[in-house]
Amino acid sequence: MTVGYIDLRLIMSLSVIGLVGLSLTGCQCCEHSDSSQAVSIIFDTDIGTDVDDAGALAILHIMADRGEAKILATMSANQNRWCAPAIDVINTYYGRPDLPIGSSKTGPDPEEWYHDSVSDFPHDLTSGENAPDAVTLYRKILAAQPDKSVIIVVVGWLTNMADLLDSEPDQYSRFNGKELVEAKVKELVSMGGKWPNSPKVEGEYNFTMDGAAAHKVIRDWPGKIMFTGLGKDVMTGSRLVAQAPKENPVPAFYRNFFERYKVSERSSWDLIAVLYAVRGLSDYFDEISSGKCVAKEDGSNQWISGSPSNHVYLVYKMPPTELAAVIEDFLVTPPRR
Ligand SMILES: [Ca+2]
Repeated sequence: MTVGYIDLRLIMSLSVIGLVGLSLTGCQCCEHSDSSQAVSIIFDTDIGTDVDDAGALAILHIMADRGEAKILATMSANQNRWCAPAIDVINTYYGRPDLPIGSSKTGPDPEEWYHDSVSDFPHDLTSGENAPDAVTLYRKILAAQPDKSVIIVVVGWLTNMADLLDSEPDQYSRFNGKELVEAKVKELVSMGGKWPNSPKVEGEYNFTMDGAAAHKVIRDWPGKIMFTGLGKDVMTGSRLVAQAPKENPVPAFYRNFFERYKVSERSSWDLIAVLYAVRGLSDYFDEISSGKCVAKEDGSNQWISGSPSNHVYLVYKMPPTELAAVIEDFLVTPPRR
């Protein structure tokens, strides 16, 4: 992707006035897809204790239906036995029953309400214990992809990413994990952290659940990481629950959550991460690139301002209420099948 002369002049002007860390919204270099090519995505989730994971996977399928994304695999960082089946339920509803599903064999395992509804919907993966090891599946899939072509979007803790970095050469690749990531991954999108800083007393959930993994991945990842901590005030799910057909499992999961907490909508952290992973900054976001993230093993994170690094984090351009409408439109879109 090239940057035109006028763009370069504009970038130089912005740097003079000290705004170079804030990207030019809509500039082509920040877009992940164009009309001719789908973005290759691996979706990695801790689906189990929140419902925005289900919503995030749903809108990824809709963007795949539209030709904007190609889903290579769906991975659970959560090794609870109900999590991979919950992923399979959603993949099956959206017409992709045979999408590869991997599961962590080392990560945390909390689960609350997916098990209440998984058995009500078609699927054939009945336990996460029967899913292949996520790291082995990552290596198999990444090795077969063109160089620098894959975007991994992690909407849970970073366990699978840490285990992938630690992986050894195998039947799929002569590269170790770090080399394989460097060769094949275009960008890691991590829904995690509080930005710009997260005090220890209120570290963000996805980092604190596996603080050692967050610390390692943020320190050692050999490529770009986009951190997305946005979504708390992007409330979605109410239209989905009201309008979706009973065959759709995603509103069933949302309904379980809503009834438990006596609410009618939910924050959209994971859906924001997927929206960015597929569409890039688009008209929705800007990014802060002047600095670097450091995360401690307690799950706290700090942004050190300075020269641009391989770390960036996302900030709003579009108001949260408008983003919520964009996302809810995806959620109520029927599958193309
Ligand atoms: Ca999540």
